[in-house]
This record gives sequence, structure tokens and C-alpha cells, in this order.
Amino acid sequence: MSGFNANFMWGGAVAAHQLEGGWQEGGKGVSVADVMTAGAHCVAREITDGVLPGKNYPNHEAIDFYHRYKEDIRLFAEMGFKCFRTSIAWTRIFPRGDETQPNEAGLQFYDDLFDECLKFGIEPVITLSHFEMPYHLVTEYGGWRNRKLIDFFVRFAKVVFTRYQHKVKYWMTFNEINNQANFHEDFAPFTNSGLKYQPGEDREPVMYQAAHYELVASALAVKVARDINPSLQIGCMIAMCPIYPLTCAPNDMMMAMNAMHRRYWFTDVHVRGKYPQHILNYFARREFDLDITEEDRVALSEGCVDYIGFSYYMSFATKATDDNPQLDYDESKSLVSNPYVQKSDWGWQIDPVGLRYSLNWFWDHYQLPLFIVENGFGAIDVQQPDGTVDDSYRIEYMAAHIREMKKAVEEDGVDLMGYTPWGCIDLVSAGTGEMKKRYGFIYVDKNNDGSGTLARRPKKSFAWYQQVIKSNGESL
Ligand code: P53
Repeated sequence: MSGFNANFMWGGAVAAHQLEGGWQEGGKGVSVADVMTAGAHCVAREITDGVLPGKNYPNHEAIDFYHRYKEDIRLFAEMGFKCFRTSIAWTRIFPRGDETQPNEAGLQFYDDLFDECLKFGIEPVITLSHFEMPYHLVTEYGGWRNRKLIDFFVRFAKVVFTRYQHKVKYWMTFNEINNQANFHEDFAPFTNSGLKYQPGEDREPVMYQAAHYELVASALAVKVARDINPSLQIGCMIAMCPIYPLTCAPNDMMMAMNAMHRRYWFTDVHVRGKYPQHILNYFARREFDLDITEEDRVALSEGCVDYIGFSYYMSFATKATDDNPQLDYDESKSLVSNPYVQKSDWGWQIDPVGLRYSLNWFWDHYQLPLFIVENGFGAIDVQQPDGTVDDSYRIEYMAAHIREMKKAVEEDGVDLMGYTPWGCIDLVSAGTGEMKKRYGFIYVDKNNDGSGTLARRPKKSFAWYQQVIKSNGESL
């Protein structure tokens, strides 16, 4: 007997901008992902002022899922997927973001995509905003630093909830909303919130303001969804990297606790509908003057999420230092290497036990159903001359994580809805823009420089995952 319930949602996850391509098709507008060039490990993606000639923008074509989705969904069905997590590119529905009427061609594309999934009994699980907001909202409004974005987002949410309510039951509002806790780098502020900072600008309060508007927009979207159809389930989406103390020195422990506060208060607001006191005290200590109205507080309290979706790839570690008496967490400075775990080629710490820990952490804090909507191993895969790819390291990574997830369910009693490994088909890396950082069960013949036939080919992990699903997690 498997510990996973009979309708456990096994599947895979992607995001529109990382696989669709067709960046100008069907009336689609330019998104923030369309102005990001390819980078590499330790080479940041460049965020250009609009689309410039001569630059390599990997998301423009991506893996051309826009034209090939039928072939890809057939392969997902062959693996036995029960669900498929993707996002709706906001720019296909509202190309600039501030229109009053949606773009019918974009709506039709997702109708067709969802119908194709449902044809195979695959349930679509949809993220509303996954690092792909309209670029026009950045240039004209300053991104999420502007309160007006709440209305634009809620309008978008309302249109898609109404249109797809009979095809899509499970939704999430903002992908990895807490990534922007890492506000010193340019990547997360831009991909999460369309934020571009002025030189010398105090970044931190801007981040909190943008996150606040997003949390209000998320809560209002939850309310709208319930009005449209009470059977819709709306979750949040959190990037979970649990932060361990490097040692058991009391100050390291306190540093880790503070770090967890600073990275995960977003979840408290989504789930409990109000700010935790520690973050309000922090705002007061730092004298951040944030625009948080009484009306916002009411919206937050009325739009609590139904479940917690989260990604899990790695754990972090931190330690106290003498130059930081308040033990404040700064993600660009406070992380240290964990000597007890291995790292991927991109420096991500491999820690399956951390997944069990994370599941328990969420469950202990919030007692809401949990959904692992991303997990996986970004690696360099080598395709043999006969077309096969032996990605045994990926199988090993995922089997180890599923074992821990099973302990969390069977031994610890965590309520887990499903598991959708990231990048179930190779796609463009969000962090680096590379093709060579691959996650898929399906190999896609495309290289960093854009060359390749785009042909699809199952890897060794494809048959393995097929068995995992068939046995409901017993055969690992
Ligand atoms: P890539 C950082 C830390 C954890 C998850 O990431 C992250 C990031 C951003 O890089 O992003 C999520 O492609 C995200 C996906 C992304 C995936 O993890 O950088 O939701 O869009 O592709 C993997 O290896």
C-alpha cells in the first residue's frame, strides 16, 4: 500500500515563457522575459532596454511549445501524467497589461492547450504570473512599485478564471513571490515584480512595497475566483529553500530563525491574511514608510489561499557574524556553504532530507494542503550518437527526494496533494537563460546559442518516472 492517496497528482511543471516561444504570435505582447539575454553560471542575464538587435534572447523561441504542444502533451500522457503545471503568459491575454479588453487569439491558445491536456485526462494546474509580466507595465508604470498594477492583475485573473473555470480547478497567483527577498541582485526584482532600480536607490523598501501590492492583488484574485466559481482552488507559490544554522551556536540558530522570517513572511500573509508581527517590527525599526491601507488589510484577510504550492531544489545555510549584531538576513551576504551536502554544477546544494524538513515546516506552521509544484536536478546531459541520454544522476536525485516526501506523508502525516517535477521537458533556464541546464525527462535538441533541430527524445528518466507514477510512488 502506498502512502500517497489514490488521486495523488503526479505530473510535471513548466512556465510559459521558458518553453512556449512564439513570442510575437497570436498578438502576444513583449514580456519581461523577452528582454533578458542568455547568461551562464556566475554570468547574470542582461536585462536590456527593450528588445535590441544582435542580442541572444533565448525565450523568444524557447522550445517552440507554442507550435509543438500536441506532440509534447502526448509524451506527458505516455509517462502517465495526472496533471501538468504551466502558466498563462499574461502578454498573450493582455499584450501590454493595461488594456480593458483581452486578446481573443491568446485566450483561444490556452483553450486549445487545456483541451489537449484534458483529452488525455491530464489536469492543468495554472500559475497566473510566472516571471512573465508585460514589459509595458515596467516602462509605463515602474512595475509593481505602482499600485495601479493591482487592478490590471485582477482584471487578467478575472478574465482567465471566467474563461477556464470548467477546465482548470487548481491555480496559483504569483510564482515564487518570495524570491525577491534577494533584492540586491537585479534578477529577482525584475522577474518577480518588473522592478528596475535607480543607481543608489534604497532597494529594500521598494521590494516590500511591490510585494505588498502583489499580496493584495493575490488576495483580491482569490476573492474573485470564489465569486466566479467556489470550486476553484487558489494557492500561493513559495520558493522553499530552508535555511539551516551552520552550527548549533545559539546566535547561529537565531540567525537562521531570522533568515526564515525574512524569506517566508510572504506565506503568512497569503495563508493567514495578515502580516506577522516580526516583519511589522522590522519595518518600524528600519523606518520604511509603506503604503498599506486599511482597505488592503481587509482584502488580505478575505483572500486567504486554499493550499500552499512550493518549489524545492536545495537548502541554504547561514551563520551569525560580529559585524551584524541585529542578526539581519541579507541573502546576498548571509549564506554559507553547507559542508555536509553535495552541490550541482550550478552550485545548488543537494539535500533530499531538506524536502522532508520543508514539508513538515509548512505543515506545522499552516496546516494547509501542500503541493510540491517544482523539484528537479539541473544538469548537463549528453546525448549519445544513437540519440539516447543516460541521466541516472537525475533519477537518483528525484528518487531520493520522493523517498523523503513519502516519509513526510507516511511517518509525519503531512497532507500532500501532488508532485510536479520542474522542467519535465528541457526548457530555458530562468536563472541563467541557458538550454544546457536541463531538467527534463524529454531531451530537446537545442543549444545555448539557439542552434538545434528542436527534436524531442525521451531520456532514461522518462521510463523511470512512468513507473513511479504507475506504482503511485512505490517503484523508485
Ligand atoms: P533555473 C532560484 C531559486 C529557486 C528557484 O531554476 C528558482 C530560482 C530562480 O532561478 O526558480 C524556479 O531555471 C522557477 C523556475 C525555474 C526553476 O526554479 O534557474 O520557478 O522558473 O526555471 C529552476 O535552474
